[in-house]
Amino acid sequence: MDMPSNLFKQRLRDKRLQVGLFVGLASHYSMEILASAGFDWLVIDAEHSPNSPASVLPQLQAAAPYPPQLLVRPMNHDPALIKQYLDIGAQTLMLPLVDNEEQAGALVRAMRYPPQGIRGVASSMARAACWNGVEGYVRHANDEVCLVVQIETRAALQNLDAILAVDGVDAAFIGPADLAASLGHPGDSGHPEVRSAIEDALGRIAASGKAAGVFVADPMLARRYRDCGASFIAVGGDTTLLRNAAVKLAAAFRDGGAGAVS
Ligand code: 3PY
Ligand code: MG
Repeated sequence: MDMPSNLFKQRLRDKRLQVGLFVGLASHYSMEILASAGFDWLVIDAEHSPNSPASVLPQLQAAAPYPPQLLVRPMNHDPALIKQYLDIGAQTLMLPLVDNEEQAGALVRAMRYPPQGIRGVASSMARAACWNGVEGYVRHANDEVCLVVQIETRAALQNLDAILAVDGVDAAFIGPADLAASLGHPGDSGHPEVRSAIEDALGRIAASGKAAGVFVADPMLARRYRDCGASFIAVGGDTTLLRNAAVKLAAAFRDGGAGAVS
């Protein structure tokens, strides 16, 4: 079996627009619905959502026959956790709260086999290696991993150029919710100071040659961020999609709603 190539990483290099979705429902069944919906990429959230390698694995398996590229967002920077997500088959990891170049460098090493890194080797145990069925997995895996660092604090903005200069950081993704809180505007990612910080950061990331990404659910703002240099955009999350649709449906059929039944 051939080494699976990382299409998401290739498309990041081309700066081709890729539209994605955050997936937090922690269900392999709803993952399959989302995987068939037409997104370019899906990120399985294990930072805030009740996910672990054991629940991420069936989601990767459910989405595997479908076109979207799969990313995983681990809960922290622990190299042991990173190793498990890589071994179960995630090639691209989005790491939250990367504040400086030391953290970025440590993540690059956590994702790579020696001598470039510290990832432990057990390809006979790894779904990523098809349990030793992928010819040369250990020699080629380092080329196919992709690291997306999240820029979402004031410190990260201050250290952005140094983070981007780290070899092995493929892309930087702005997290507006955390960034707004860090800049003193919790819950207000549309605040002018936050928006201008995001626009400035997207421009600096794109100018560095690395790929720039951001979460933005508003289509007008998405176009603006695209103009600033964003090439991969998360336009929503499954939990919000489900809740909004459920609230709307319930309201439509209750007292006074357009579809009220009495
Ligand atoms: C954030 O907004 O903080 C995120 O991590 C995702 O957009
Ligand atoms: Mg965040």
